[in-house]
Amino acid sequence: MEQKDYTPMWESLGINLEAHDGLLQVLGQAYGDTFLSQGNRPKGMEYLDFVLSEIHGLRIEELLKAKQEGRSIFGTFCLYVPEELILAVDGICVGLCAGASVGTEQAETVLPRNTCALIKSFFGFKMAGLCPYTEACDLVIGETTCDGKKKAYEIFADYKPTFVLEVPQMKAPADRELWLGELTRLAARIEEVSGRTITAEGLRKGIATVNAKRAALQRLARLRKARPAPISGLDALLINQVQFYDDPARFTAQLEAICDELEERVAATQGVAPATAPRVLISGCPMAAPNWKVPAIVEQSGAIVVGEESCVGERGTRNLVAETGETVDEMLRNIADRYLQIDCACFTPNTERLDHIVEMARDLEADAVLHYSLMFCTPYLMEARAVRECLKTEGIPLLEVETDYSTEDMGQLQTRIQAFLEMLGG
Ligand code: BJ8
Repeated sequence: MEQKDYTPMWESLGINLEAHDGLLQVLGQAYGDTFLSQGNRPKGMEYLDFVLSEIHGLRIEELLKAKQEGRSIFGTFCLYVPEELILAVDGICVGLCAGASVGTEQAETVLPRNTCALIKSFFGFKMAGLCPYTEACDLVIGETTCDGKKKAYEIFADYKPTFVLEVPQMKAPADRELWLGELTRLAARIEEVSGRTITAEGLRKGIATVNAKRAALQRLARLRKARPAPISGLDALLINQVQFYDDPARFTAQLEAICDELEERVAATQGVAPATAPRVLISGCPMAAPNWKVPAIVEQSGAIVVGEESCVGERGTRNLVAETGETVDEMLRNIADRYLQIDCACFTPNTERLDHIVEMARDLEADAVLHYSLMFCTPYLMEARAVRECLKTEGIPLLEVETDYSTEDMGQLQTRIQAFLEMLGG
């Protein structure tokens, strides 16, 4: 299908057209090489192919149209920002571009060089004028998770209106109260920006919409337990990435259709890889689109990724908000409870994460865990020690990978991953 010319739209958003064209070309090529080259993909993935091909086009057009209709757009970089509150005012929540190394030079003019690739990326996208999502946003909602992000938002506020949500670092009763207070403060800001009030009815709907999306993602996760796996880890990751950009109700309907198809595959013992292929669970830092490097190497080496213990994966979808509240305050408390169950390495202690890794590895019959850390990510690199010790006790093989968004270490990663998979086979 001939793609529409979005140049006037990008121009109106102040996008750097020449650099953006280059980016789209590189992305298109990478997408073709990584995704379209896979065999036996579920038919329903055509929807995801379409979404990806239009990720800076049609979706941005939709956002701008929504803005004209009086809806507000909120950009986020973290799982702790509750989409439910945004939907309650009929707003739109989008994850902002943070998965490619673009604009690094510009980013390094304001950030230390030894900053993780994810943070450099979201600065790079903004400073190089390459993220139409950031430009379309009315407000960026940041959070005090790791120190890098926390301090980065202070600088980011010079470029874009930014609200910083304080996320506690422990889960004691006092932290819960602080967290509830912070969500109340965020709710007030969302109301102010949108010019709308969060009502019980609006919030109930927002909770139901996000729960339905997460329930569909849980269904996908369960289907990946099958042997042979009915979907590649790359395609499942892509679905988990797109959930941060797409319209939630539309995304949920499409994902349920994909799951129906996968159910048929499971019943017919059809898969995308031989039943004997080594099964790998990836655990660690989130992989924002288009960060596909490590799972692509794993799967191109003959293994299959069966799960992601990650924010772009099960850490973000494991829990639903209780649908019991009647008033806005009660629902807000339910939201606070749900979000404080997320086991990000920014928390201390964070032993739930260890339990979840083991639980997932057992449940998915993973042969090994690949621990994925971005370089300079103190929380996940430090927590790797506990993961290492825990998996050793459990007798689960582990490969630790520390990387960034560049392609420079591809050869080295390939060698290490292939050697590890061979060792598993042996
Ligand atoms: S809930 S993992 S999305 S904070 S990789 S920026 S931690 S130095 S992304 Fe995260 Fe929310 Fe936690 Fe999830 Fe810092 Fe590490 Fe960079 Fe990171």
